[in-house]
Amino acid sequence: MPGRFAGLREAYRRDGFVVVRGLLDVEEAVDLRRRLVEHSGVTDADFEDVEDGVPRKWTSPGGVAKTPEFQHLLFDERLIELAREVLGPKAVYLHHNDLHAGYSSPGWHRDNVHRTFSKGDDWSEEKAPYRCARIALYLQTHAESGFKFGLIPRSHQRESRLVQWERKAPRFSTVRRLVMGQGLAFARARWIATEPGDVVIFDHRVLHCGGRTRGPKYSIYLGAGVQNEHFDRHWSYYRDLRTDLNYPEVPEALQERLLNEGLWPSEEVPELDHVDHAFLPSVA
Ligand SMILES: O=C(O)CCC(=O)C(=O)O
Ligand SMILES: [Fe+2]
Repeated sequence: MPGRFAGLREAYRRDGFVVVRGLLDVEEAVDLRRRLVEHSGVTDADFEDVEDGVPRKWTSPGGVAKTPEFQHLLFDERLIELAREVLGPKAVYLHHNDLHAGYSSPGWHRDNVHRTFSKGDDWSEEKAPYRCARIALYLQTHAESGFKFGLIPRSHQRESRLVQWERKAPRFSTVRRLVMGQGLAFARARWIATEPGDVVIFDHRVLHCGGRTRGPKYSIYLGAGVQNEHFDRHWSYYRDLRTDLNYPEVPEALQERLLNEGLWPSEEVPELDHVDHAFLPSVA
């Protein structure tokens, strides 16, 4: 019997992402938002002073794993079913998750290890397919925030020379910003006006961008993947190389529960102290 997500795999593999409207109930999203407010100390009033559409308030790397109020999401059958539909039935927990209260990432970027198109092992799928994704839950309405999440379909597989040039050319970018807002001149973005309960699952290599906001913005990002060389590289990148983010260890009790539920990777993820061409912020 086809499941509720049947058919999404094809779109995910083609575009690098899919959007599932109303996967969570609005009441659940409201409850998650309440927990996020409580946990972060950021409230709706803090968004009154948003300047230039870019709030940069609070983020907690690894926050879903380390905060008991959010751990249940890692066992949510709907999210697991979605991840397994698009990534494959062996998808498990990937230790890359965040809580965001007002945090935004407004420039076009990727979240994988090798962020320059086609440079580095993330872009080589001859030995193993890239089957790792982020699962984004946005918890505010479009009406109150003005927020849209932008993604460039197929940018996990291709990037034209014009886009490569556009993303590197700062002078051109200033002109472009005035003329086109946040869009790219040489690639057509999809802008998703997210509503509470909507879920976006995307390949880490897809170019994406947080739209400008003028109100409250709260989100939760989870990670999932099929264990292979890309999965291991991604996991150890956040754990071992992104010291700027200070990733927590997965709490032992959570690890145990993930293991019992078939959601823990079957092989230990090897430690890495260097990855050629890996993106590292200069402050790291
Ligand atoms: O909500 C946003 O601004 C996008 C967040 C994002 O892309 C990230 O955290 O990597
Ligand atoms: Fe991102």
